[in-house]
Amino acid sequence: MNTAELYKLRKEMEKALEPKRYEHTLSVAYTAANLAAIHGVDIDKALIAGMLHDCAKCLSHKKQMSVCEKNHISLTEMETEENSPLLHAKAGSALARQEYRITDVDILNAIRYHTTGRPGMSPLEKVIYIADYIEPGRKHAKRTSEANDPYMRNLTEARKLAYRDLNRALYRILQDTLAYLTGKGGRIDFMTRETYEYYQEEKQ
Ligand code: DGI
Ligand code: FE
Ligand code: FE
Repeated sequence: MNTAELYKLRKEMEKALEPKRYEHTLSVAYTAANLAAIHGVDIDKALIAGMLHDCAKCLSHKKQMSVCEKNHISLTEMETEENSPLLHAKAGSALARQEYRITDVDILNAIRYHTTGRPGMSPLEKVIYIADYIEPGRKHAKRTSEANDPYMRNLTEARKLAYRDLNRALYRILQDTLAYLTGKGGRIDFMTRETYEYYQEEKQ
């Protein structure tokens, strides 16, 4: 992808997203590019996937549902619920292909699995999943910034790990996300749990 095309995507995201979401998006794109450079992943793909990972986030639930339906994407029960935090990932991958001219399957999958992860993630998928979590604007697990919050400690740790070892960083984030969801009594998606169990086993 050339510079002009990346610039175009950036402008399109500025238009499609709310200001805070756009800031987060830029931060994820540049964090992902750095992680890619360090870990031998294609930097352009990381920039593009980071730029587009939340491209469906500011669309209504109805619109996200219709994008998935049109593209024959099967949805879990949790994803079809109003305010589902998971739907935007699948809708985003469909939109990236349909609206934003992306044909690269690895980029499309990095968008599709950026919220839940999946067993056997590609290096690019890991980079996007991790960048989404550690970008500098993130406080923690999308909620608090208290200094002695145990989750904040995990974020600091995850940030350090991310530049040394993608798999260890990934596992730390999965652990943290599961603890966060369990703590607040949130339902855990099948794919989130599968991913966690897969990487727990791989670690041993
Ligand atoms: O879109 P972002 O806010 O940048 O971040 P994201 O796409 O990683 O995650 C959105 C939310 O999804 C985040 O608060 C954690 C949540 N999440 C991830 N897996 C699950 C989940 N929420 C539920 N209820 N169940 C899951 O399995
Ligand atoms: Fe997201
Ligand atoms: Fe995000």
